Amino acid sequence: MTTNKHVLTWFEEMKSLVTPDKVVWIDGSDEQLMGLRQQSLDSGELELLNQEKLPGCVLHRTAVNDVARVEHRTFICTSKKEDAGPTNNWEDPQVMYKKLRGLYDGVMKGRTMYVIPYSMGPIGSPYSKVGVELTDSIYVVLNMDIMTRIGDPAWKQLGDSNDFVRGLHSKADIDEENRYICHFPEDNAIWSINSGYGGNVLLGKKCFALRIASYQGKNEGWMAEHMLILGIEDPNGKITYIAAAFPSACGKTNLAMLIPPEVYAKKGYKVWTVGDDIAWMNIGADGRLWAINPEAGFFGVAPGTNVKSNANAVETTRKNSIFTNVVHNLDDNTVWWEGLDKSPPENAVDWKGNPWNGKTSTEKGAHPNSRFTCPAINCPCISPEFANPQGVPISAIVFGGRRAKTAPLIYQARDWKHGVFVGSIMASETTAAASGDVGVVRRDPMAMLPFCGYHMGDYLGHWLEMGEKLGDKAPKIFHVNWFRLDDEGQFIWPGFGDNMRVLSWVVDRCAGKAEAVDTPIGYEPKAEDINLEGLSDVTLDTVKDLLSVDTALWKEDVVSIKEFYSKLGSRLPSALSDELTKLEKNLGE
Ligand code: GTP
Ligand code: SPV
Ligand code: MN
Repeated sequence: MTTNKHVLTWFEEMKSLVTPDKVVWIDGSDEQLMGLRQQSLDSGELELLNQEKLPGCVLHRTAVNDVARVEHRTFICTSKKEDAGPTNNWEDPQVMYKKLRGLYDGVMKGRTMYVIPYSMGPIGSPYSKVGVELTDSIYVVLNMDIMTRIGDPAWKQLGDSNDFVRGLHSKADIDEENRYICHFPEDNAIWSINSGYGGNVLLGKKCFALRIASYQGKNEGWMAEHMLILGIEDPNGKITYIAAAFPSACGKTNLAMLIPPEVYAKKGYKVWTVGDDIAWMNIGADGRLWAINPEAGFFGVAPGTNVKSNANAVETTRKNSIFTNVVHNLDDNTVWWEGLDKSPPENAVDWKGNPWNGKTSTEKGAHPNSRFTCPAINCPCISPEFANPQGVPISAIVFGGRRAKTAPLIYQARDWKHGVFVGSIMASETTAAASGDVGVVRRDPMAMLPFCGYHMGDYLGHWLEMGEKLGDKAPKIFHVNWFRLDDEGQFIWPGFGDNMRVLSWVVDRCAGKAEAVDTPIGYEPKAEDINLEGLSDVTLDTVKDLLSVDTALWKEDVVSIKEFYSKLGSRLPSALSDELTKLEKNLGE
């Protein structure tokens, strides 16, 4: 418990709104959490998996209408509409509070309310921030335990301060029609109702660590970004840290846990994971950009994860993890998902809870957005700096999306300003991580379209300002695309561990060791500089093709960039429209 009077006042107000039968203050002790887990096992909310093969692991299925983030029901409620900007849903805070109060009124009657204090970022870090989530879901408590630092240490971190994010969550009836994920940046508050799924309800994650934190970062001079953080150690022991922003389900977790191919491993290269989804970046005393991972666990996409594509991720999920919406293999009480291996279980239950035979069924057994929640410390390649309160110094920022065409395997921005432009024109095909269409290309600046808590034009302006402060200490900026398709619709680039071959050029560029060629869109490696040793299907010509810049396609892109930019209106920084003019000129008539 806490004696913080700001917390207690708010807690009383919320309690009288939702009127729970009982309140449990989460202290974070094993005893308390094990008790709650048992309660969930007893009620059927969770199922205990094979404790020999998967010690400490449980399975959960959400409602079938509640399997992903809901962007159309996510709101940024600022007193002025223009502060939320044209890329967010907006409602007047007073109007939204009133509407939501109606939905929350007495919603926890007959239920227990859990009070979860949590720290985003290592306890004791000057960059960490505290949140408190009130919820009626034990599933949320157990996930928050893995994803953040919960319990008494978080109260200690907060002290008497009023600087905490007030999170209110209720599953209510999981009613899609009344599902709301609402952010009140001016009040440091998040209200979420009628969902029990991931990013909608683990309020420390996208809601706080990105939407609210991006707003705070703008006001306080730091950055909250949708980025993985990894360190590449060279044979001399020198580690280069890279932060990379890809949209949801576009490869952050996989890149963060990359296993270098043999040719690099035998030379002594190693990859260290600092974070897989979110980076909070501050300018350090040395003037460089330092990043912490505000999270303590990974909430990763299950389908496609296997020993070949990412053995580190598989290993990370083998203990003390929560599996959501995957296949339950009844033969040995374990889990399965599409792409785990080539032998789907025959005696199984699918993500909807129906009997499922992986050999005969024509339907997917796991939901495409099924996930594992696992402690970061399980990860075989977790960085020794993972919980360093100062974070790690970032040398390169990499943007990337899922593009069948247009974007080359890699290119480098000419300078920070151009890099902000490159990030601002990111585009990617939509995935199952959010409800709605899949495979539609949309512009997604810095992979923050669904996560920016204020006006996107101001956000881009903030990036430019940060660059001015960083000066010549600013990280170098790159753009990658692992997802180019051939005429048969197959990925051309092998991806996963082989992405090391591309990151290696990034590291060398940061060290001033690699050459580049100028193209209309920026600098590119010479095809010969991408090491292909040990790859059988990829030739020098394949790389040349992957690096090719099709000016006709880029001109089409310019049309769509202009359309997007015009949406941002007068808040689009002029430096970026200048960059667009330059790009157009480079592409020629
Ligand atoms: P969120 O957790 O939603 O933010 O996703 P993420 O960005 O962490 O994506 P993740 O690494 O979980 O990968 C999502 C999907 O992309 C999985 O199905 C992966 O198998 C696939 N994927 C990841 N990296 C690559 C790659 O280099 N090449 C190809 N072809 N697919 C990849
Ligand atoms: C994402 O969609 O980017 C995720 C999953 O990481 S969720 O936490 O549901 O937002
Ligand atoms: Mn991820």
